[in-house]
Amino acid sequence: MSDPHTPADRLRFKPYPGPAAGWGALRAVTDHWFESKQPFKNLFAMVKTNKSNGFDCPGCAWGEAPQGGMIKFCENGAKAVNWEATSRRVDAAFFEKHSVSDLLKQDDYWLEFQGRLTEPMVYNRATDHYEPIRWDDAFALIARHLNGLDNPHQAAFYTSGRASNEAAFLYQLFVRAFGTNNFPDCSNMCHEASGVALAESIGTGKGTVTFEDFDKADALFLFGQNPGTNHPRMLEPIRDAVKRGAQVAVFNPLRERGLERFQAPQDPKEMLTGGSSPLNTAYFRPALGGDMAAVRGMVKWLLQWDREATESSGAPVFDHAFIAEHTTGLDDYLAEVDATSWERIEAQSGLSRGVIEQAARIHRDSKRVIICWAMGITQHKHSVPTIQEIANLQLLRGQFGEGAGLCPVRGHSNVQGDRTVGIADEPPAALLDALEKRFGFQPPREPGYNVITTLQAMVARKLKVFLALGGNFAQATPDTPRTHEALRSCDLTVQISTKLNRSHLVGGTEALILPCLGRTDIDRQAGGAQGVTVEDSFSMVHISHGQLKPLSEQMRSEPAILAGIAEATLGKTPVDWSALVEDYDRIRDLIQDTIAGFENFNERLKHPGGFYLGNPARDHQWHTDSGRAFLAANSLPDTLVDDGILARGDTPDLVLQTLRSHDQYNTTIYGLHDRYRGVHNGRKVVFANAADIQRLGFKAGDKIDLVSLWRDGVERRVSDFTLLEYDVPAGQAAAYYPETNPLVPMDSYGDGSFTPTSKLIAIRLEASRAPARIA
Ligand SMILES: Nc1nc2c(c(=O)[nH]1)N[C@H]1C(S)=C(S)[C@@H](COP(=O)(O)OP(=O)(O)OC[C@H]3O[C@@H](n4cnc5c(=O)[nH]c(N)nc54)[C@H](O)[C@@H]3O)O[C@H]1N2
Ligand SMILES: Nc1nc2c(c(=O)[nH]1)N[C@H]1C(S)=C(S)[C@@H](COP(=O)(O)OP(=O)(O)OC[C@H]3O[C@@H](n4cnc5c(=O)[nH]c(N)nc54)[C@H](O)[C@@H]3O)O[C@H]1N2
Ligand SMILES: [Mo]
Repeated sequence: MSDPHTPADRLRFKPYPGPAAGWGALRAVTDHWFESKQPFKNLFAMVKTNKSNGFDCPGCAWGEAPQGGMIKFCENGAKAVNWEATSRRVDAAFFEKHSVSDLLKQDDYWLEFQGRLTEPMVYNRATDHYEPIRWDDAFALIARHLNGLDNPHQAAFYTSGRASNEAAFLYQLFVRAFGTNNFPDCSNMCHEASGVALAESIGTGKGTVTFEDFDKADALFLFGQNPGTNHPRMLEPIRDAVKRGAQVAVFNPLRERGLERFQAPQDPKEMLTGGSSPLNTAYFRPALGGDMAAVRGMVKWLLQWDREATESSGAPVFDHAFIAEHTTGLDDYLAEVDATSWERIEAQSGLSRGVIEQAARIHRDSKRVIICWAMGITQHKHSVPTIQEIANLQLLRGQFGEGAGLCPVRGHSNVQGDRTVGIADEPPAALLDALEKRFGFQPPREPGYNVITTLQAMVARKLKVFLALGGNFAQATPDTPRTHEALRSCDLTVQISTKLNRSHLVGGTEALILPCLGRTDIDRQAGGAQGVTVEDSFSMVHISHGQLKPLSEQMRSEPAILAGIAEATLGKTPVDWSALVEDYDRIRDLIQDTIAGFENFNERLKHPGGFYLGNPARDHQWHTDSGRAFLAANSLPDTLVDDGILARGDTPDLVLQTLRSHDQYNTTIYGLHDRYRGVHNGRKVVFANAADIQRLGFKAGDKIDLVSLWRDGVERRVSDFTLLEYDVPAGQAAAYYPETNPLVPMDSYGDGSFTPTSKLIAIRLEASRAPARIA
């Protein structure tokens, strides 16, 4: 990893010959260790990652093998830990040296690289510098703004998915006692569609499988995810599945190395002999947004075979007993399947009927099937119907229970837990009832703002205060220039953060930075060192204890900061906030009193590995209105490119997906390499295929601008990107997020999910207007 102070080397693009993980990963881990400037301290901490007496990895939300090996972290977990546990500091002296205007000229990589935020700061508009502020004065400033609003809905409260259950619970209690459900969160940009779709289809928004189920499945289907980079600990169960003869069918337009071959760093033989193991048995490459059509095609084949079996008295393909006992909507759904033509399916999925038949056979011939998915499925306009189609496939074949089910692979390490403990702009009535009963105040019942409606409210100048518990709202959200302008229009913005990022630089008239402890830091309160809890993708709740001494005494824990804000704003109602923070067991007692599944919370945490919250659908309990699972009969979308664009007469050159490189964690850029895709020393690149590049009159290596097409006719452009020839299906392109977020219009979002359509943006390519950069 290079120091961002030195001018970057020239962009290099060379295919990576190796398997995923292996020596490349070990080398990268070592680099990041030394980069942190405290390698030995962090090594000690790393050994404790994901152990029952250590801390939960702040990387992704993948779960733990209950038996577990000695080393329980991966390359990207190591990067996440070393990035947080650095000895570099962004303190008063740093802000005295750099004005906000100067900092705005730096890129996202440089900003976070500067180190940990170590003291509370307030923006001084007159000098354009952040200056130190006492904690109590910061809390008083926030309280003054909040209590001065015409109504509580003029404030919005963002959450990023690293916040612990304890912090998130206090936060939602405070915000609801204050009077609003304005809870935009990172989930709105991530797996929201999974929650919305599954709640209607199977009565729970969460995945139905456990870690152990992966060992029992006969087939895994992996849709729209890149585990080699984003969930590296998932590679082992995938490799093991292939090894024991299970089928692993991948749906991804790109040939991702982390879905092809794996060299296990924990396997000395593989490491020393240069061996590696395959990660799939079949690879399907659909059109962007074509998965719903592909799954519809699979169902069409299975339906045909099931009918043939009935006629010939052969073995049925569908689980008719399961369907009869547990589902509704069968006739309407099958009518919809029959009405969908193969021409339509082939055109939209980008896969031929014969290729889809192979995928359908894998499903048919496997007794137990798990289907996993991530952002390639959830960030489309029609993500909710796509996920319901996946659920339908599993319902028709009775795939709920041991070794079978649905697995939305979550992103942030506690994004699922945050929702469980109440971070929701449309909270369930049961939660509000429980809060009312336990705390004796009337929580607001009207839905609040999500990410998109927060942005729209800011643009309409209806929002005055914006507070963020973590994350980087300015860069993670779509339509960057408009979003920045919207944030600047607020009276007050508050960022509770570990690291400096652009959200601190595009603040409101008044702006605060409140530095907090991270997962790796020891959190000492009056009652001693505290642990916090998180929930993984498999609904396992466990405790996490920080291991490293915080860089500064001025940093506070997230619960302590939230308690300070709450007490300054509301006084000691409805709870004694500061008393709760003395001992987090007290916060967990309140979670136990109000959130289902947390009985004996503190007691059950003592069990190594934590406890399972359970999943009703796994047990064939359907918490839907009808009490049964629902086979939703959605039609395929008319067009994948928004018809408003086509109505304007615009025709796109390509459709673009925005994705993660290997060296980033969302808006946090760890380095300028995307090892498995062979890109080094740069991020402003676009992947497109040779025929498309030629058709559009360019050549590989050209400098280009990307312009997105949208019905409002506003120009959205990013400049000075390098065109790379890559194995991408025809008509598609891919480029990194967040650099391409200016291209995503804030009004382009998923139906029912409000998730920005980050995986399908209609674009045109233009020769770059930007002057060539002089090396
Ligand atoms: N190291 C690291 N780990 C992370 C993160 C990180 O940034 N870095 N982010 C975390 C978070 S918050 C999340 S949500 C997850 C994200 O994890 P992923 O969902 O794996 O992240 P993306 O990079 O967005 O990858 C999307 C994948 O879907 C494919 N894809 C895109 N469009 C389509 C489509 O229409 N159909 C199909 N079938 N495939 C498609 C892309 O080719 C790509 O392989 O990772 C989490 N873990
Ligand atoms: N175009 C496009 N846009 C996307 C996506 C995409 O695929 N394409 N993906 C979307 C997805 S899936 C997601 S989840 C969002 C991510 O959106 P966010 O969660 O808002 O963004 P992050 O980049 O994860 O936030 C990084 C910042 O979090 C702060 N931080 C880190 N750890 C902690 C902590 O322990 N506590 C606190 N308080 N702060 C901490 C640091 O200051 C750091 O700068 O982006 C979304 N945006
Ligand atoms: Mo995410």
